[in-house]
Amino acid sequence: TTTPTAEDLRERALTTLVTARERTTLLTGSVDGPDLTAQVSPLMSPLVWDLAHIGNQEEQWLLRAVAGQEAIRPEIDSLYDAFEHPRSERPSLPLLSPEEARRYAADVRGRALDVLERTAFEGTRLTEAGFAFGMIAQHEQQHDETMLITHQLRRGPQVLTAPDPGPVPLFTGPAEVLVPGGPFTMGTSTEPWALDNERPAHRREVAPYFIDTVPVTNGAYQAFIDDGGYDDPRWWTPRGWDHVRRHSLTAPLFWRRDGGQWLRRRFGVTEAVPAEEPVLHVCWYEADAYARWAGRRLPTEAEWEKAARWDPAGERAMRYPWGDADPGPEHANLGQRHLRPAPAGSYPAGESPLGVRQLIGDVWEWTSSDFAPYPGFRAFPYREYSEVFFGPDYKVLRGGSFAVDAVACRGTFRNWDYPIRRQIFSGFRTARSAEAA
Ligand code: AVJ
Ligand code: FE
Repeated sequence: TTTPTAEDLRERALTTLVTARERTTLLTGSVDGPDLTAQVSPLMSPLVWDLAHIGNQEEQWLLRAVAGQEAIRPEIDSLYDAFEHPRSERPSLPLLSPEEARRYAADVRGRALDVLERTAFEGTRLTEAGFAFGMIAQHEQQHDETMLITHQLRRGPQVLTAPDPGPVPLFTGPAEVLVPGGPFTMGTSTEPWALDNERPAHRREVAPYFIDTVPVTNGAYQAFIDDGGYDDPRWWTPRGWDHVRRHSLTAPLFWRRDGGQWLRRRFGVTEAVPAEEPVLHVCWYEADAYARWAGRRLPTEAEWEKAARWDPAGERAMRYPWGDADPGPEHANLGQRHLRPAPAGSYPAGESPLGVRQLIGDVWEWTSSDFAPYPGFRAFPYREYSEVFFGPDYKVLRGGSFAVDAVACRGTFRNWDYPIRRQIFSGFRTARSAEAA
């Protein structure tokens, strides 16, 4: 493992900020006027809110906290405070217009790049290894994923396009692999831009288990539907059963039955559900029910991370399933390079030493675990990033999706959401305990 130098990190901060802004510009530039200010779903913000919020967070952390500058427009802070205003009420706020929001975000960015040039990557914890710059690049990319969800929910013709992932030979490896029991290092104390909830590195003991080598596919999930899975309370937790009944769920979000086949709407295009693609847009309750139907269960978060990071030969936890190298296009489907998951079994170069594929990219994977702090957790730099979400209300998702950029995705990265959410790019894989014979 080579530790990046301060100059490597400064270069990385610049490129990741630029990459994030290109993505933001594409997502907010591909629709106009009313489509930027309208709310497509009460679950989402108008795109113009995300845009100004991205600029406002950058102003707060890079201009004010790091560089000690005065606020540019202190009166707008409260409009873009995610805790003051839930998503449902954002369209009725006196938000900046699309033109003002673009100008504001660009103004902040110009000043932030000056700050980046002048700031030593040491000193306080905010500036150490350029953390604040990495945090802000990750923040913008997380909102770029959120904005892509808004695009997916939006009605109307296609405005976003990207090449599909290349065809892959059918995956012929085993359906599951055995991960040996024993301790491993979960979380990190050395990844420079790891967020507070990924820290610190600590020892975790797990019993031996089997985990799927690839994510659950649409084809496999359809077998659960065809077997009456949504009508059978045996597969569901009581809360999950209550939820599917109350909302009459019968298939993943965006699926529609047309005669004998399932269709789905994807960024303005309707297509037959591709059987070999990882299933997408399922909530935790659906993932959990499928697993029970299959005689299996969801992996715990620790099991997921051990599968993604453990190198049995080196007896150590790596940054990614394939090693310590940053993700390249050969490893994983990330960064909205494609606007869909790649077929199950893709990315052989990204497989783990035990042969598990697509842990990083493609679809976020639900785990059985509640979002909880690691032993020794300290909120940084603000309690509202993670700490206020800890508890039984949120389930952890791991591994990132095709919609998230590499800067906001790694073996230790943790995402979380309510178990009913399915507009997110969520799928799953299953596991089972290896019983002692
Ligand atoms: C980590 C994806 C749950 O979108 O609520 C964005 C990321 N935090 N702005 C979210 C986030 C503050 C967060 N998730
Ligand atoms: Fe945010």
